[in-house]
Amino acid sequence: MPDKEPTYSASQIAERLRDLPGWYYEDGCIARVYKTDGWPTTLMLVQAVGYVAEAADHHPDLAVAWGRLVVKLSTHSAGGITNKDFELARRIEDVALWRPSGGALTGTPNEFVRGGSPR
Ligand code: H2B
Repeated sequence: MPDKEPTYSASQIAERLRDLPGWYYEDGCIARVYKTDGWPTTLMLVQAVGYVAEAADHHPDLAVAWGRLVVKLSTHSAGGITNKDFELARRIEDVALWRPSGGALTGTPNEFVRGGSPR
């Protein structure tokens, strides 16, 4: 077994979440709501999150609904929130909300994916 990752206290988590606007701490997880323009986009987002999670070998819980994806991260093996969660959250956020800017790409004209507020 690899060494158990150090876990963060609630106040340390709050501090770290300042770098991840839209993410919140609830029920032992750091979590984020994404809203989408519908089922096909939601499923694309699920795949994008799933891809980076597998590449990272760290896996979130996902709650999937028509126009909404909730991503919840904790480190099961450590029994809390670790750097793995913050680092994967950063990657997921960047992938989910990335849009081209300043170059040749126009970006999708669709509503696509946006950050949602908790609940
Ligand atoms: N994901 C999460 N969120 N927590 C874990 O403890 C965890 C994981 N463990 N993904 C990993 C996989 C472990 O089971 C494998 C063997 O690396």
